[in-house]
Amino acid sequence: MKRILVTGAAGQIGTELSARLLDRYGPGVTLATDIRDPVAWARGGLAEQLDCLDLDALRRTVTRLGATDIFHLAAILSAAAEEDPLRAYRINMNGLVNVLQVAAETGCRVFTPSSIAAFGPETPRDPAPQSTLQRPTTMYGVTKVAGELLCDYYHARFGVDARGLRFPGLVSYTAPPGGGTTDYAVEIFHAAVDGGRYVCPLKPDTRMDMMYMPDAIRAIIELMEAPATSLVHRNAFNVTAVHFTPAELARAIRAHVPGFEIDYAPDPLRQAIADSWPERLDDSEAREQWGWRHEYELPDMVAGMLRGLKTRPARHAAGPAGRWNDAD
Ligand code: VAH
Repeated sequence: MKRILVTGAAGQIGTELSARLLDRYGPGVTLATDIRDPVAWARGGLAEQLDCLDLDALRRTVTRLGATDIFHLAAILSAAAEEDPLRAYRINMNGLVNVLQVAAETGCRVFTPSSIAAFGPETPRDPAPQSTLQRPTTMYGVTKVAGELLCDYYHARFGVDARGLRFPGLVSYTAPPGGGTTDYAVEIFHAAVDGGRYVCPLKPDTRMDMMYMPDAIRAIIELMEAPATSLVHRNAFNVTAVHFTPAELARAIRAHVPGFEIDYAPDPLRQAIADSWPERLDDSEAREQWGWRHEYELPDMVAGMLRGLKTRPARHAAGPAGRWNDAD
């Protein structure tokens, strides 16, 4: 019987993935965890506080749950990582190695996201191939490349079925942005709905790959449900959907919010990070090896984001955060 542990469940991916896993596999299968108290973030389903840097606590939770799969999302994103590189290294690397070590001991499969940030200025920019030079110039990017190599090691040395995706910027409305360079593509929608004016921290022509969160959640689930035998790259598939600049995004929003205004005040840190990343990913290997196809184009994403922000449901049904216990 499938038993899923999610770490980082209060984050941008974690909130939507936990809800989707609950819908797809039913109650009692997924335990959502985060360093923060679930009172602050849980929206139905089983939820607990867990610090994935605590190897013994992680081991106890995986054993108590009888976990078969660990979706490890706890991480510090690119811009926040540059504010405190040592903390980002410790969380991103020690958290992942703990998850992989427990997976090696228990036979769990592992999903953990990599990122376009795993590439650097020397990587071919348009498109970045699946297999290419990876010399990122950010601490976040260093931890993403090292994370890919750790997953390779635990697969080769201990047989851990570790899988992952190199995501572009992810756009969603259910959780606040998490300190990433691509946060502008989320913040701009809040500004459009709240007041109709946004000051963008990136230059108007900064072109980046992006993906609407429903595509990203489906990609994670489809990858984890794909037969292992079909996966060559397994834990670092390039996946992408759309790519645009802030100016193009503002224009698409203005089609729904007439008079929406955008100014540009480039933040040197975020601009330097964005400029170090490829403009576009080649995701043909994901399309061939496990049938990846994106579904949301820019107009669909813009309409979905504006609709979602305007009609955001109150927090999910009262469903108090349940704890996993031996009775389950
Ligand atoms: C970040 N949203 O901006 C993340 C992502 C490709 C960017 O990894 O750090």
